[in-house]
Amino acid sequence: MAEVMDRIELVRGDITKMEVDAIVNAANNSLLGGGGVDGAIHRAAGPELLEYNRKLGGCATGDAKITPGFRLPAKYIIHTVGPVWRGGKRDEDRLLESAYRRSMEVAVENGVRTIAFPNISTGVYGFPKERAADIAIRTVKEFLANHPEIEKVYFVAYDLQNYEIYSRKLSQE
Ligand code: AR6
Repeated sequence: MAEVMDRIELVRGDITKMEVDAIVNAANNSLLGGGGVDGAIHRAAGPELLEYNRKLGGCATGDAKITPGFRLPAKYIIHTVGPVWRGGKRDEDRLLESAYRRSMEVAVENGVRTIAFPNISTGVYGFPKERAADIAIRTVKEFLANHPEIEKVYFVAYDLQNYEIYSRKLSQE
């Protein structure tokens, strides 16, 4: 697993600044924008993103859709929809895993080699951060082990709590 861990990096900051092939957006089912990281991405990408997304017909929870990055340094935005946390018995774990996995599948289909993830569902959607980090790290590691075409996955933590959780978990791998 050492080789896989060399392809995972933790970054603290704003995902819209990342110079990667694709950044992932923690969107909602409409794909028409919102608060949190979604709002930041729409502001930084410009109004062309909303215009483009109006034609996509939304996105199911646990699925992902790709768009151009427009005014972002990133070439693409992969919009995924994580689950709203409702106590843990509504398939939340599986849906969060699916959001990460589908994002990486869409990335590979589009030739993406470097990709940055926010901490999906851990803001407005209320998913417990420790639990979300375990799912994110496990799902990314499994995918990387089977997909050498992805060179680098960045976990971009915006809040200090997520940064500390990921620092600890990744150093234990
Ligand atoms: N860069 C990286 N991460 C960020 C940024 C940023 N610029 N801004 C916030 N975060 P959230 P969710 C982190 O609420 O929980 C939206 O309204 C933040 O610290 O953005 O999946 C959508 O439209 C947190 O760790 O997404 C949906 O309606 C993480 O991003 C809903 O929120 C996710 O927090 C989705 O909720």
